[in-house]
Amino acid sequence: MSGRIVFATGNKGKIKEIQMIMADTGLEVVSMKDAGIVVEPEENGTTYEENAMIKARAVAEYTDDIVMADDSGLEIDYLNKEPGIYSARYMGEDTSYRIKNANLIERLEGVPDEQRTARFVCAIAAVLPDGTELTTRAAIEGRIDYEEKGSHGFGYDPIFYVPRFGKTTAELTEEEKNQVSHRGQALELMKKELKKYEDISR
Ligand code: ITT
Repeated sequence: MSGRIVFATGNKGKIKEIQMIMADTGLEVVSMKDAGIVVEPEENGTTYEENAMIKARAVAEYTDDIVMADDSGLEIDYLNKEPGIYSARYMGEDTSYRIKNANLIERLEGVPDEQRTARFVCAIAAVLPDGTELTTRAAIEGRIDYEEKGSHGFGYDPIFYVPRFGKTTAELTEEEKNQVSHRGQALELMKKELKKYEDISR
């Protein structure tokens, strides 16, 4: 594959991971800001896929490159899958993750391990230069830890404990996280979709 992907995200943590995950495709990944595109579409969808597609379509208006977008979130079973698609907006978009993470731990006070189950979910949407639209989705299962641990990653990573590693995703290296994460898996599925599409359209 050649060419570039404009990624419709303003989240620096996401773009760093995405560039690493996509490095083996031969496609350069640039953020919409680096492509000189400024849009802030209202994420008023009801699913991760809808919100990802809203972002991808908004940026696709301004470029002939491949456009992709990520919509993701943390679902905590004990809190009826909150904050879910509202993960970025939980307690206010500008509230620090120190405060958001501390609040979630507090809401789970006294809740035992087996009821602390949670997952990170990620949908990736793509709009190809010919208008073709694709979406993929993946998740990683874990549980909410009792305190914040680790300094890698971003957002809710310090409280998302993955039993098979015995660590939070903020304690994993970038490579380790990308190999197993919701975003890593959803982007691997998108790479396959793109490959199929390339084979068909050749
Ligand atoms: P863009 O819409 O510009 O991409 P955003 O941060 O607003 O950026 P979302 O609406 O998709 O993105 O919200 C996703 C939120 O879910 C994100 O801000 C984090 O709080 C959380 N999240 C998603 N993936 C995560 C990860 O890998 N590690 C930690 N938190 C994550």
